[in-house]
Amino acid sequence: MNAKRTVTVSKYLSKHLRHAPDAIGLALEPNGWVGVDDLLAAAAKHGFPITPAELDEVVRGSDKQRFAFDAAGTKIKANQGHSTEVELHFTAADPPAVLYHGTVERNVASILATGLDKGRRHHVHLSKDIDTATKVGSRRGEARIFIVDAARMAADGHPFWVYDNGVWLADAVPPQYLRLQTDPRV
Ligand code: HQG
Repeated sequence: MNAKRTVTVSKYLSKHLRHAPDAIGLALEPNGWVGVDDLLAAAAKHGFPITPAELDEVVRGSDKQRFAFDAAGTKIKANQGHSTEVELHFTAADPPAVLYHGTVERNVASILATGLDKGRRHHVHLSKDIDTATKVGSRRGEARIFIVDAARMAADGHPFWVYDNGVWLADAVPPQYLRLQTDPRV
């Protein structure tokens, strides 16, 4: 499968496993799972046939582990990013001292003023290293990186959660815990 097709399939899966399962007649289980056969049949029926081999390659090849099969390989889910109501499997945990958030210049002034808010996602997403945050920000333009004083936030009673894939979550990040990265070596 070429890289372009991989991205197309991945985006299609993100759309229907995170946001709009009903658009292709799927209903997610409360924790986000759906039958692999049901997914493939629904996609084909709605004009986007995916082969089992392509599905396998996208799920196992995703650098960010966007999707997961269950142990039997008969169900699939998105690991994160849902806008539909699903119970996701993440764990409350003590964060590392510092976390990062990648964004783009047009959001910087607003974030400095009001902090990070979760928008239409369930939580604000934070990265454990600058490289990952840079990738997240670069989806929309030249990345700008915020450094989050996670240790102080946690000490002040703000909860954190972490997904299996290493993405950290918070309800919001108030501006006093944020610092814009100005020196690329920091
Ligand atoms: C910005 C991707 C103005 C925020 C990534 C971001 C991640 C504000 C955008 C995951 C703001 C929301 C999440 C404020 C936040 N004023 N802008 N007060 N507060 N923003 O896509 O964190 O590819 O919902 O900086 O890799 O970019 O989907 O969140 O630019 O892990 O698997 O509002 O999505 O993973 O954008 O990305 P998003 P995100 P996937």
